[in-house]
Amino acid sequence: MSRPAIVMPAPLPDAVIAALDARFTLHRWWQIEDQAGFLAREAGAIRGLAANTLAGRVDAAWFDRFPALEIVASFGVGYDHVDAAGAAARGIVVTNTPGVLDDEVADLTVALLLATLRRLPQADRYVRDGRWADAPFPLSSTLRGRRVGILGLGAIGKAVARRLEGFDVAVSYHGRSRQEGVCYDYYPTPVALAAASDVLIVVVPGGASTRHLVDASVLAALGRDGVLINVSRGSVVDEAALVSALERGVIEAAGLDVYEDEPHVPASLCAMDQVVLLPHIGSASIRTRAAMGQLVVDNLVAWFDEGRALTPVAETRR
Ligand code: NAP
Ligand code: 8YV
Repeated sequence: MSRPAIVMPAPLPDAVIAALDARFTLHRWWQIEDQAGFLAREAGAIRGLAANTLAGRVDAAWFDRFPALEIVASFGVGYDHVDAAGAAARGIVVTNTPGVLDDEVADLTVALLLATLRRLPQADRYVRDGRWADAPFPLSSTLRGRRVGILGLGAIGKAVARRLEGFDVAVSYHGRSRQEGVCYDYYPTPVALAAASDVLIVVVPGGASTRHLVDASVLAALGRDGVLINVSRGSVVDEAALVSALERGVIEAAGLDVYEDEPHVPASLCAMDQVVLLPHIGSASIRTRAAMGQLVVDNLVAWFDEGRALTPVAETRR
């Protein structure tokens, strides 16, 4: 029996490539020199795409190239880079990698929160720069007594909230609707949540519906002692408004894992001492990236062996 043909638009981890090579005819798009010639020969045979969250949009341009496309298996839980509605309209199933990274990203979120409040990277630099002998490191801000608002109480947001219960801080949230069976206070708008919080943790999906959900008005409501933590997508926060708010002391500090134009981080943010900057590493442990990769492979195998995807996104569930 012939092996289904799959295209990988941009590199995924080596273990994913090896597993897909073993099971499918895998075409590495970025290594194909004559892409026009490849399309002329192979386009009609391509049945799957193995896509990466951070490697460009997967939309009509890809769907048009491969008229026999059945499945887009994406590496990552966020799929704002995939036109899922467009895929659904063509009968293409889209899968992501939910469940296997929630705890890892939640751990990182709490670490980023504490690093931002207690200024851990700054303190590390202080020791390395030999400044400790001159004077003690300046006293920091604290998590003690702070009210934490979670913007997006989904799988990761709930894992963050569970961890914060152990830190003995009040937690509240905003989403498009109040959730049944959730014990945290609900606020009907991002501004209302920010006004009731000293720390705002952003963990909604990216995409058009959440673009600049955190804008100047939300930052103003968070207030001068407020701290913003963003682990969702850069598009959710109006980065220019954030820079301005930090420069003018509208909020106290920020911890960021994601940016509007990754991997480019505005020089103005890099120059600020009250900001902790991470290079989009929420899920980036060896163990969790391996689990995400395995789920990409498992989705493709289940689709081609059994005609069912394991973790289809909502737009393409049948
Ligand atoms: P999820 O389970 O789908 O939860 C998303 C939450 O956001 C839901 O509670 C939803 O509540 C809320 N939400 C959705 N649209 C909203 C809107 N327009 N306004 C307000 N709230 C909205 O997703 P998840 O698995 O927790 O992941 C969340 C996101 O984290 C991903 O999509 C991805 O972008 C990001 N992420 C980042 C990293 C990283 O490395 N930094 C790693 C993994 C994920 P309602 O439906 O009630 O509105
Ligand atoms: C990864 C992510 O950085 O799952 C997501 O939505 O943003 C992260 O887990 C990404 O998938 C790696 O490409």
